[in-house]
Amino acid sequence: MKKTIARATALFASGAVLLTACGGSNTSTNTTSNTSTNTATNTSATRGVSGPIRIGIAFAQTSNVALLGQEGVAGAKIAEKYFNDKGGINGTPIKLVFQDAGGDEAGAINAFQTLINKDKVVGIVGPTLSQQAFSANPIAERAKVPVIGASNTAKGIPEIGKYVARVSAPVSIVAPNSVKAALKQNPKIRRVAVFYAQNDAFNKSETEIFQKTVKEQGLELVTVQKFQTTDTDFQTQATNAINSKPDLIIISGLAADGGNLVRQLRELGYKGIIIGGNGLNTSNVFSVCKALCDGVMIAQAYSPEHPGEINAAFRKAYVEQYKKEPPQFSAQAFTAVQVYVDALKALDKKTKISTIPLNQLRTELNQQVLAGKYNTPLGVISFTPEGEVVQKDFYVAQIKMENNGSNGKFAFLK
Ligand code: 1QQ
Repeated sequence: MKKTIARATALFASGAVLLTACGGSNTSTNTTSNTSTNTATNTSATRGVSGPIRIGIAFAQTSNVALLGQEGVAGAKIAEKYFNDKGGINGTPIKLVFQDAGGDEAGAINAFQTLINKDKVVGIVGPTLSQQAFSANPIAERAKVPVIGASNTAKGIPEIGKYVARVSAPVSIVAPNSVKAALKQNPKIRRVAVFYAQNDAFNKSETEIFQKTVKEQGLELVTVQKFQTTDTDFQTQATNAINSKPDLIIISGLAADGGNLVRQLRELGYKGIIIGGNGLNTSNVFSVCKALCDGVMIAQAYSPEHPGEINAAFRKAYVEQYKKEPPQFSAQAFTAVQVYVDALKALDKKTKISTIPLNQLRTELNQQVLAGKYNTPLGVISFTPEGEVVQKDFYVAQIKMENNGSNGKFAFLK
């Protein structure tokens, strides 16, 4: 047994030398990387990080969750260009390494393992879903690699470990805003129906907050309907809900299922306000519920109109490329990359990071991330010692669809 490990170490060590010599490309060492987590980091650890500073991005680029994950990818890419154009880490560029985390736990675990052991990133941004984070983040925690969640909003994410932080404000802070906005728009609301996807950690967490808010606002919770994020047919639950005569419906689901549910509620004749949770917070729902998306209210942890130079630059870059306003998930992904960049710059000023062995750099970067204050497109943010984001401004937007049913936008409410 011992011998095998020793051989794997030697093999990997030569691989690492080769990698360093080639400027650390993303090729090779597949065979040993999965079996030698510790060796991998130890060997490269002795020589410091050479070449561009690699930051791992583990969002969903495939599966139904890609509707959400691709907005994260877009924001991260804008950040990479923006910060490299500004000189990277005091002259050294960053390089984002993208690994598709897919839509489930296995995909996220795979992406994390590859980023940690093969790509040798200094830190990770991701995964897309809280459901995935609860499985994948413990792997980074054990390997002592920092993780910044950019779209994980369920209760309990920062508590996963010392190396886990997030820039995505929790449902407890974001979700209640939409209920208050709905009441402002229609003070006569009394009866509320709530829907949630019961196979997803974030949706379970979000619905708890929605249900608590409904009660706190003195409203009556007339029914709670459950579904799965994989469902496409909501006739039974939608009919049940409509029969209980709600004047507000609140949905915690993901983009595809949530969009379908909105469409079917409208087709069955529901006319009251619909609130969507964070899983519907993407213009990718427009193609699902089309003109029937109109009016859906969604709380936001980002506004394209947030004042300040960095948001103006981010917004301009996004609008130029995508011809629409930047969505929250892109702004949060940009922010997560920025946190690493700012923290690395601060570290580098104290000790040249090219001289710090990778293991040590990951640990020091984690401490620096938590210690810093960042002026980002989300506003000025910082972290609690547990890694929870401290953020000031939140918003609510309402979907406005054009009559053709294919184009729409998120209109921010005053
Ligand atoms: C979570 C979420 C999702 C809606 C992110 C896409 O907030 O899983 O926590």
